[in-house]
Amino acid sequence: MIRFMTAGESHGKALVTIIDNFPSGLKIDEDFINEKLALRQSGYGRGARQKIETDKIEFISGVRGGLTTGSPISFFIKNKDYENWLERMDVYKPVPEDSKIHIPRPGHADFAGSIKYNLDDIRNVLERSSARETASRVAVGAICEILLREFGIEFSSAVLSIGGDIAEADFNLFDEKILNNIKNSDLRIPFPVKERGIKSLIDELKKEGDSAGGVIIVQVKNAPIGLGSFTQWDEKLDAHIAMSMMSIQAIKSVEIGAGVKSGYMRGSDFQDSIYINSGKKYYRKTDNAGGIEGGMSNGEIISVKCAMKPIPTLMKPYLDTVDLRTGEQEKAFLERSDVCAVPAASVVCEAALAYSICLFFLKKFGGDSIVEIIRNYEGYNKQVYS
Ligand code: EPS
Repeated sequence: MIRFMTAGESHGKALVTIIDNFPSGLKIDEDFINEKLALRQSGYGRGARQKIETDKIEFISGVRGGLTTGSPISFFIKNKDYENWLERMDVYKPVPEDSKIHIPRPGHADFAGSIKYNLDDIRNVLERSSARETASRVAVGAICEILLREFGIEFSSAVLSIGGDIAEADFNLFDEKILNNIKNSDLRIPFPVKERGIKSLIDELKKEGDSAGGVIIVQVKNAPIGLGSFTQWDEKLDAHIAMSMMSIQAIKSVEIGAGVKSGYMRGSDFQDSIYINSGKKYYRKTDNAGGIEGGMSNGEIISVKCAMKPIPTLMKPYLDTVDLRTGEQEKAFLERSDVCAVPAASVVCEAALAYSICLFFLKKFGGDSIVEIIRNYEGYNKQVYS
């Protein structure tokens, strides 16, 4: 079954990724992958780092003549900033004592990570736990999207809210007007009227050395009926989606469909009644289940919402913490960071959803080549719709 692993430090040489068991015969659209990487780097509220990097995928293996070969796909994405970190990030040179960090920033992996791995320099934790790693995941998601596009499966993502304002979420992200609004917004929000207010909030937080989180929505349409299974806990599609999303840095909650709101609804209001049209296509008039029932896709739009907490690196010493070396009470140290990375995280969430859907798509229709997958997919559709 398809799987992937990533490696690399934020200010190390590069991010490295391996995707295993990916089928052969898929035409790789490198421009599409690089566009997604650029989109992840964009967004109002990002820090100085994104001016240094221009993320581009460089394949090492598993792609030949523009097509996947079935062998492990590996690629790297360079960290241009490495040049500025040679002293501190060299593989062999001893780390200068005065550059070592002993004060964990609350909210980061710093505290538990350095205690768990017995490290005398928190940088060993923060370099790897950095959200820089999400560039790898966006590339993996883009490769999955390229495969799923062959079957008419499409993804869309947007930012619903930044810094606390509550937005309604019951809409179709594939609506042309909404898609256009998202594309034209450097916050990736579907409601242009909110743009100015959110930007001033980000500017204000920047001045105050503070940060903001937000809420993201991701949807996928045309996923066939029956991805995932009710038969075993770890075969459930929604369970896997939740894992994919929660594994993204700073994501604190995942909701499918009506999510938390479903707990406040009556059964007669929540359930999505089933209809059929003349072409034997099933449809629903509501999508409170978010396209997943019993751990399986039901053919409707799969809709996922995620909350991202505010970035925990703050530019003013607001947060109390402890120096792990001396045991003295301290203020959290200041390190270059973003004020808000919610627009970027929406691109990452889309990629994470693409990976989950691709994994379950290949479990259902899997084969070693695209040709074999198309055969299986068409056979299933014939069984369902004729
Ligand atoms: C990050 C801190 C910032 C972000 C980084 C994540 O990097 P730096 O410490 O170099 O200023 O820009 O994200 C990325 C580099 C990226 O490509 O998304 C952190 O501490 O997690």
